[in-house]
Amino acid sequence: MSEHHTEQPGPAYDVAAVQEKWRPVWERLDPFRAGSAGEGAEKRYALTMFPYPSGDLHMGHAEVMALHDVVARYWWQRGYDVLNPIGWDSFGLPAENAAIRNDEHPATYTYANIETQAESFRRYAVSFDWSRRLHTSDPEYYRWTQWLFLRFRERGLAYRKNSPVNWCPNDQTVLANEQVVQGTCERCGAEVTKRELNQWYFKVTDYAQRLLDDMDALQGTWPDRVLAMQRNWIGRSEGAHVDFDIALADGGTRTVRVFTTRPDTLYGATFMVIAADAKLAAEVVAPDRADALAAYLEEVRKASDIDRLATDRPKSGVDLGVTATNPVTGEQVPVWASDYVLADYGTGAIMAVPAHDQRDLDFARAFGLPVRRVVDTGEENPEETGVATTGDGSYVNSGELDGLGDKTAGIARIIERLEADGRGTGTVNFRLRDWLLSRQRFWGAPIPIVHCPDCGEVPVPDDQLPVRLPENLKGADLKPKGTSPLAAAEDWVNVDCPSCGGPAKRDSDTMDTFVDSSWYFLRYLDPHYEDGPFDPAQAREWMPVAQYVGGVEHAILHLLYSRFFTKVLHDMGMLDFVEPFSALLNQGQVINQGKAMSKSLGNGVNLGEMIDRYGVDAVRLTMVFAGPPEDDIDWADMSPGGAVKFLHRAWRLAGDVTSAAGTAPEGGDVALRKVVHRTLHDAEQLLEGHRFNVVVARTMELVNSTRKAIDSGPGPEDPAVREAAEAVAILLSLVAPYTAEEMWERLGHEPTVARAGWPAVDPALLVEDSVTAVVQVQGKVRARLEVAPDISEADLEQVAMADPAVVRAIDGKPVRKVVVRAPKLVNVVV
Ligand code: ANZ
Ligand code: ZN
Repeated sequence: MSEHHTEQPGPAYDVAAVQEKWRPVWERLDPFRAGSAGEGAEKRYALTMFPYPSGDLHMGHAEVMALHDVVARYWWQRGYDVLNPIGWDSFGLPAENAAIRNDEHPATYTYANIETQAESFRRYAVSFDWSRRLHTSDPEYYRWTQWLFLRFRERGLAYRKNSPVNWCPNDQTVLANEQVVQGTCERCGAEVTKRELNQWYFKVTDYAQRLLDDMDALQGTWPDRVLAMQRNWIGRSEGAHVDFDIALADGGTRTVRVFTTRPDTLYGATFMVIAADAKLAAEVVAPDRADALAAYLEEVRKASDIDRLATDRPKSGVDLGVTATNPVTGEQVPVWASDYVLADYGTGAIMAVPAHDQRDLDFARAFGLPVRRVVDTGEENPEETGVATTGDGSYVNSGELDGLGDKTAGIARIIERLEADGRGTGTVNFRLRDWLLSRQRFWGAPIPIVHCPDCGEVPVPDDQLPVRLPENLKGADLKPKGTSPLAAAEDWVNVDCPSCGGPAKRDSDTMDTFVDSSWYFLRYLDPHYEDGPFDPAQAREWMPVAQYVGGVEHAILHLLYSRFFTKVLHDMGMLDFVEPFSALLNQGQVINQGKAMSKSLGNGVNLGEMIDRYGVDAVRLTMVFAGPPEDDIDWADMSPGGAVKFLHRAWRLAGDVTSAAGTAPEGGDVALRKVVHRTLHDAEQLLEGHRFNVVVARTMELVNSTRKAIDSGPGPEDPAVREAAEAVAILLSLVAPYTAEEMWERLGHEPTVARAGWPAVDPALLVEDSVTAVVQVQGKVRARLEVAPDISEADLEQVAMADPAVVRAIDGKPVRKVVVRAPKLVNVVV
């Protein structure tokens, strides 16, 4: 038998029974309905990134929900009116694939999974307001996604243009980027090619500068890393457009504009490079080089942009057989085509300055092109070293720039000259592209446009929205057959033109699911609102979101698109703010044995099994206690069994309290009361700072102090013991709702502890006052003790006589007299 039997066995805490017991009670009480905090309560919107219904919940969901719920439940306890909604991002490819596999409609798979997940969320006891539930694949929802598309189009923010898509020649289908695996089709392995299609875009680029500027207000409340990723994605570059004249083989001249961030290096531009896949390359190529260009292009089409921009990749290219005039030196410089220049960035053409740009230098060395240094940085000449110098220095070989010593002055001077000559201008370039929103897929919101041979693009009138997806297609109907499934659905695609009534066709593309998720937080405000996508009055009350919690995998696109939508809605006069999410928290990942969980590694952890074994509370507690929310959790290092034990200890406290419910804590044991109030006070600050794991640790300490007070202190009837046990229940209500509720009941209260309210902290009990007591033995100071100012004479004597230095000084001699003057002095005579 084990020797440490400090705890009595006591009655068992039946986790499963407790879970069964409280669910129906909470469902009846509905404690988390937004708007139920009473008149005048401040409103706070707590949002968690809504799930995709891919199957049942997994460990990742369990983590984010546990963390998010601490915030929401804390706000309720503090008296805020909280909106904490849940819904599903329920369009998307997996449902379509499942439908083809199982010969069913994608809705079957989608809504079955939603029900499974909803049941799990309820069991997991997340404090959602279920009355706000929405699914983006409901016609009631996508009606408004379509409505928004039409409003964006009216503002010139949704438009069509030709652009290349991934095409599998074997499956005869367009592929999403994520279906292309190393240049091949995910389904059949065939080499993916590009195909031109007319596609829909949102004009996010119109908002590039605002998307950048408005981030200033998010500094400090969004993770720095996310802000940096957004900035990088927007990619603002200041520089210049410079015009070069190309002498064409047929004797004509073609002016080609380049974008450069270093116009000050123009004197060192010794050749020009055009993106091999830009139309321009084919337009300027000399006839005798056209075949070489065509052959090269075949190769280029297989490489991804990431490959193309890699600096360590061997350079390849084709001499186009023409020259361009450097506008400041008047020199004729060769014009090449290469894949390291991207067709859709800047102007798709560059001036190459090999001395000061590494990729240009690699290219020059590969093809024997001239290198001329124009900035002397004090480093060795790049011509000899093969290392481009990119820093500041003094200009050389640079005409009017020679003698200038810094980049800013050089850039200003050259732009002045270019503008005077009419050969260029200062400009700002963004990396951000317009958002390609159309998908040649079935399971998405149909684009509400009709194409009429006579009227062209005709928007579907608002009163005919939603354009519903056909419900009679399933399985094989959804297989790609050279065109999208909707285009092949004759009954659906053929309609009368809303404008002239003649025969016309519906647009058969559907929208990217990122469109659905760019405004769902507004629909939550009233998911059944009929007069618009959202209720503007509700938006004034609740928005912006006070705390958004979700994965860092959405650090770029989802957040950027939601920010874009919000700004457009602001400009439409529908919102009076410009940023949707005031604060953002990214949780870490749940991993196992140092690695992300995956089927192939076989290291997946099944959430359902964990819950069956340890209970919901222990799983939630483990997630929250694991560490700071931003850190990854390695499940292999966790101890849900330890969490079970702790919860049992906490629960036992409630059963041991013998004072009646409502007993005033005043007059209770002061030492314990101080621990309680200190813990609550610190918890407030820790919760605001998202240090949830520390709050759990402090709750554990409080449980220990309370246990001690019951067993070997003032005893179970002391009012401070009740106060402490109640504080434990309230702290646990943020993390372990079932245990907390059970404790609350055992303490003689009505449910629900979740709305019991945060106890007021008594500042008088926070005073960390202690005084120094001096202990003398035979008139000599032997010890100084830090004690409470109100320590009793008996306690002070006990502490003093137990002090090792005092024991040594007494040295076993009989004690004649002890004089105690609490709290300052103890005098021992031997
Ligand atoms: C001449 C030069 C000299 C450049 C020099 C750089 C250093 P960011 O900052 O990313 O905007 N560039 C322009 N368009 C390009 C394209 N379509 N594909 C690939 N590269 C392109 O980069 C701008 C710089 O990247 C431009 O400035 C240009 O090279 C190159 F010492 O022009 B630079
Ligand atoms: Zn028409």
